[in-house]
Amino acid sequence: MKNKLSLIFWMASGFYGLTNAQGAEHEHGMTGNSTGSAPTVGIPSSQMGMEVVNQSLVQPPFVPVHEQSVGKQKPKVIHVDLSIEEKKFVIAPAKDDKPAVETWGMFYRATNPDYVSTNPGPTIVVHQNDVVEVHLINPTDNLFAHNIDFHGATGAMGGGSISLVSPGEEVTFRFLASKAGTFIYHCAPGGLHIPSHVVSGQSGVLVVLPRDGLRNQHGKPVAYDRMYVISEQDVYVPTQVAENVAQHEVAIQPLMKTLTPTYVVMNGSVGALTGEHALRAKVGEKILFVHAQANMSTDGHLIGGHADLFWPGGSFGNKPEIDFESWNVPAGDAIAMLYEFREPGLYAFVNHNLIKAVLFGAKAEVNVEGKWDSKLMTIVNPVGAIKQ
Ligand SMILES: [Cu+2]
Repeated sequence: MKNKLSLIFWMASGFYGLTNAQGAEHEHGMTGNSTGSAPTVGIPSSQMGMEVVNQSLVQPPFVPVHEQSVGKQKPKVIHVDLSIEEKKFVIAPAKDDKPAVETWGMFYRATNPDYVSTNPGPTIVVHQNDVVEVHLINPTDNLFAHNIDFHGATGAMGGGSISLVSPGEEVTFRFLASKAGTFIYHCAPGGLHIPSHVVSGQSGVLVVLPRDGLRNQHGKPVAYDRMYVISEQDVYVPTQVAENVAQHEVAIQPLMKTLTPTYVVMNGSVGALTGEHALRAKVGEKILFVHAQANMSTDGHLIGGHADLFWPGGSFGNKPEIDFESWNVPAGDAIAMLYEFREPGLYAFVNHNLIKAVLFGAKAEVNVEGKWDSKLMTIVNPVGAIKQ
């Protein structure tokens, strides 16, 4: 049954599989001269004369250890190992008298066994002109074929047309990170599987930093103390939990057609970044927030704060805008904004469609430690009964 399903989904993906087969016939690398019209099979990265680094991937909102500026260092090959997990998960935990809500998801995950997969997949951080090398594994016990389309890559459907892997297959490909910025990656296996895999969890973020680091509105270097990746996702949940991920995909088709999500969540589930899971910062720290949405546009807002610097589209090659109160994230995009916290307390990072924030779950929190600055805000008369 499983093999049959895989075959059906492979065939439904049509030309992706065909392009893959054509590419394997060629014998050129990205460092060589390509004469054909399709992606080619290149030399191993160890023979490219570049340093190859295995990036140790971590659970979002956190990002891999990295340098912000690499100055005149030579570009490297940054290798990442990704696997795909199809699993049941809790989209909304039990609350008051309501039981937890379970559904099926499809996720990119780091290959270390203790990594807990969720949406988004692990963030990859490189510098402009580095080469990103992706090893993608589709474990044998999965039901679907999957691939990966990097918005930071050029050509071949962002890598989607050369990376389609059925259960039991793996692929390695690499691309030049030619543009600086914050970019989505997501699954796009063909046809109706494209939206259903994305809204079921298969997206993540690639951060391509300028080689000499970020610059402010005056062109001066600006460093951040922490980077957090907040990925918002519209999620469609059938009233009955499906028996397997394939039945889940069928069940969500009519729900997706309403364009009305059951949940809109930040980092995979309701409450994933609130309460005890709130992000942390200190007064005086500059935080680089990356706000992503793979499938639906959104409007972000940090309640009680601002975007001191805002890079629309996450395009670090542009001068940042300053002092934004809210920012748009187009569908299939990730923006970057930097804020220096000036007051302690709890901040809400929300979709400022407040219906989505409060009723659908699109809310994160930042818990900021430090000393209150009365110059910025003070109480004149505390709350009390109206005096006659
Ligand atoms: Cu997929």
